[in-house]
Amino acid sequence: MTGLNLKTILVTGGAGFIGSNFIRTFLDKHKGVEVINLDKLTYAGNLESLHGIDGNPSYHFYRGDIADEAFVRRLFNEWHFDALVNFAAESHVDRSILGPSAFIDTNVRGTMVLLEAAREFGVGRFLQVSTDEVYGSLGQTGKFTESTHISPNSPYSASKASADMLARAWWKTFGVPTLITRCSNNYGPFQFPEKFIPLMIANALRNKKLPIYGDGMNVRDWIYVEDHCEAIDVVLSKGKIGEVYNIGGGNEIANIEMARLILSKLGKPESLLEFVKDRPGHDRRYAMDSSKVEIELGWKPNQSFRGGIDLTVNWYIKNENWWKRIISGEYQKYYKLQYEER
Ligand code: NAD
Ligand code: TDX
Repeated sequence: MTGLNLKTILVTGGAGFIGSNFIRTFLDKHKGVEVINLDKLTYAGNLESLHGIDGNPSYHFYRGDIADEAFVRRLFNEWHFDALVNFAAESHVDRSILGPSAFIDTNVRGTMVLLEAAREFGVGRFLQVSTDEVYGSLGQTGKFTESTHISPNSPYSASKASADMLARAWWKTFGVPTLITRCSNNYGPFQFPEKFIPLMIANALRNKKLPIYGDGMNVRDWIYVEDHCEAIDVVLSKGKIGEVYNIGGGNEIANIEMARLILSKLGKPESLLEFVKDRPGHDRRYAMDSSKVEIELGWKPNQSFRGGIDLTVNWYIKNENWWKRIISGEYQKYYKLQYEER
């Protein structure tokens, strides 16, 4: 790491999809740095995703809520953090439509509590992990740049946009050294099977229908999770305080094409595809212009799209226990509810 004397890092939401991938690669790369993982272990948090690193003396887990002010203050009192990466969030758009309040509690209030703790106790750098969804929806052409207007369309993206505004304000007003990354859709190992790619794989493997919202022509820009984690590491060490960095995979594909690709990788028939009622407020297209982080900080994605999809499909085939345990539990109730509503 350059420009940052990093001995201790607080990672929030480290038991989730991206957070667990980040912690694993970070511990490998930055030997000796103490990694403190603060996670509430909601339905989406799973310590099994961190299996194998529990014995690492540099890794410390705390179960807690980022919106719990007393808890967060105690943690900041116990440790001095040179850096903080805030992954903790309610992250699923469909759930935000069914019940927005947890999104406001965690994504908005929780971020404010962390920013306030950073203001009171000090932190070397505070990186807010945000999303392309804050920019809203694109037409058939163009890409989101860092100066695109913020126009969130779902309760989820509105809560993430609010958190971005708080991070900006705490830098401008109080001097908390914040940075914001906005990334496109991630895929890879340990993604909760409510999200599109793991849901399509898990359903296809069980010969269940693959629910495609609307006409299936909504486009996402997919990035392999390890490339996102590397970008966060680069922005944390070399990014300019107060700045926003867009991160994208440069892989635009319509949902229906992605589902067909997964079916073909698994040797399953296209008769499993099922068009269902569209998501309300469904953003049509996302595409990221990542030239700022590429030119200024020297990051670029390493994983090819086809290679990343192969790795992901194979991981879900080999790790059925991981996702089947999830599907047989709380998630099944939610999925049933959502699906029956259509
Ligand atoms: P995830 O849902 O898999 O994980 C979220 C984690 O946060 C879970 O471990 C959960 O237990 C924890 N958490 C939730 N509420 C908490 C609280 N109040 N206090 C402490 N921990 C709490 O999400 P993910 O896909 O890994 O996303 C991580 C971050 O990256 C989020 O901020 C999300 O908005 C952002 N992001 C995700 C994507 C994507 O494609 N998945 C893309 C861009 C940005
Ligand atoms: O069953 C489905 N059928 C379907 O057609 C699901 C779950 C999704 N979809 C569509 C909706 C989207 O167009 O697939 C696309 C991807 O859906 P999600 O996996 O729910 O992702 P998205 O809504 O694009 O949001 C994701 O990317 C940005 C993450 O969940 C967010 O946390 C991140 O900020």
